[in-house]
Amino acid sequence: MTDCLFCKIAEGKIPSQKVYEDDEILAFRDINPQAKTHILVIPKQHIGSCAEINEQNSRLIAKIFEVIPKIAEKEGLSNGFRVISNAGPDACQSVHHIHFHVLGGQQMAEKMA
Ligand code: DGP
Repeated sequence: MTDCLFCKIAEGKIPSQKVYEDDEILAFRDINPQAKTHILVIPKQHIGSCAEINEQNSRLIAKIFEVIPKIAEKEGLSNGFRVISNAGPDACQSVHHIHFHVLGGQQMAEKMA
């Protein structure tokens, strides 16, 4: 997608603090961290949000969930972490390229909404 911020980050056109990368997945630090550790995990392929997961692209989402525990271990999140993906206006999604927030490194609030 030409005008997608996270596509540009995935292509290296916009710099990011990478914590994991392979040919299909990128993880990088959130520019506006909401926890001591706040990482975004994205597929390099453009998918708008969780609302666009389908039979053609779900393998990438499964792969993201295989990568997340590796990132959590590398980041020392042995006491737990939270994974969130905002989809659409009610969830306040601001970047329309699917991403999974991995938050940890501290005790988090019980409430999620
Ligand atoms: P969401 O509200 O779920 O769409 O989250 C988007 C996140 O993306 C938000 O936590 C801030 C982060 N973000 C926005 N622009 C940039 C950027 O240019 N670089 C990085 N690293 N993170 C960004």
